Formats: sequence, C-alpha cells, structure tokens
Amino acid sequence: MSKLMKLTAFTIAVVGLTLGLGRSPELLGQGGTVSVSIVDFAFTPKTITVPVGTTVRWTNNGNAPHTVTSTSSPRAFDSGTLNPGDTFQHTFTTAGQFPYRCAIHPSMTGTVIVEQQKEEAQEFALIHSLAQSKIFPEVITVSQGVKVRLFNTALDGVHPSVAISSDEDGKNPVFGVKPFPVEPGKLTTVEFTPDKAGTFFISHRPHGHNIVSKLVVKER
Ligand SMILES: [Cu+2]
Repeated sequence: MSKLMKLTAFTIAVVGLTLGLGRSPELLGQGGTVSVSIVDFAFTPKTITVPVGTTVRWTNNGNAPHTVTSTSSPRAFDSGTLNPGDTFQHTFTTAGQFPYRCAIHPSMTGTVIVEQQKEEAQEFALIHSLAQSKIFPEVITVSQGVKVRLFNTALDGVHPSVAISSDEDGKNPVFGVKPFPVEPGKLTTVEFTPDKAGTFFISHRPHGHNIVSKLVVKER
C-alpha cells in the first residue's frame, strides 16, 4: 500500500468514527417554549416531542379544573389545581419520556418525549503534501452557519502554521481559527463555524510553502 493510500485509509477511519453524527431530527421548540392546551377532557396535543431545554406550557382552556401531574417515579412535575384560564410550565432538562395525567380526571393522559439534540457537523479529512504541493481534496464546500470539523494530516513535509484565511497568502485568518500545525503521523483537528459565505483559502504560505486550497462557504 502506498503512503498516500495508508494515510487516506487512516484518515477515513478516523472520520468514520465520528460520522455517526447526523442531522438533527425536526423537533418542535428548539429550546424555546411549546404549548399544550387542556380542554375538557383531554391534553392537546396528547404527545409532544421536544429537545432538551424546552419549556412546556399547559393552559387550561376548558371549563373544569384540571391538573398536570407527572406519573413517573420520582414525580417530575405537578401543577396542582389549574382553574379555567390558569397556566403551568415546566422546563425539561433531561432526555426521557415523561407521562402525566390529570389527578382529578385520571383518564386524561399525555406524554412529553424529550430528546437529546444530535450535533450537526460537516466533516472532512485533509491530507497535506509538500512534495506534491497539494492539499487533498483541493476544494471543500460547506454551508454557512453549520459547524465544520477538519481532520488534517500530512503525507510529507512539516507544516507549522497552516491558516484558513480570506486571502491566499494566509494573512487574514477567518472564523476564529488560529494558524495550526500539520505533520506526518499526527492528526490535527480544527473546528469552526463559518459565519459568512464566500471563497476562502487554506494556506501554507505563512510558513513559506506554496500550497493553497479552497474553502467554499455557501449561503445556507
Ligand atoms: Cu506547509
């Protein structure tokens, strides 16, 4: 196996380890507040799915008193009596299923399903080569506003300060990434979230090598 193939296999293996991270499921709320209506005699919606950190607010829109009482053990929340027009809210800080019912009318039941948000990231393996004067791949394309994670290693050469920059010379680092080292046999992981669209450069020129590749950031 050639050196490049070995390094590629190594890098792909590393990336493979972390690519279990998928896109977030579409969830209500996104850490904000979601509403559940209490009508006579049901919770609407009966089941809701929210991300961790969401506040759920119940409003008694019926004509009878009701409660919102957790039936899990230990009891996660209990509103006490809610008269018509009253509200109760609870913030869910841990993932899990939270069944509840009305203590006055036990046939009224509901469930809050709280899900851990999955991390969203765009991940790439970059292999730098001095002998070939290239970074493989030569262009990477990402979306603005989404975390980018770059796994860097070198096929040959020592590269003490690789910059991600708005200019090819690497003089104007962007996205808060400080110049970073890349060496054979080591993995340098760089993370950032591009906050603007455009064409940027991954440049070795700060340490004198004429190696530059492109980072294209597309508007989301
Ligand atoms: Cu270099």
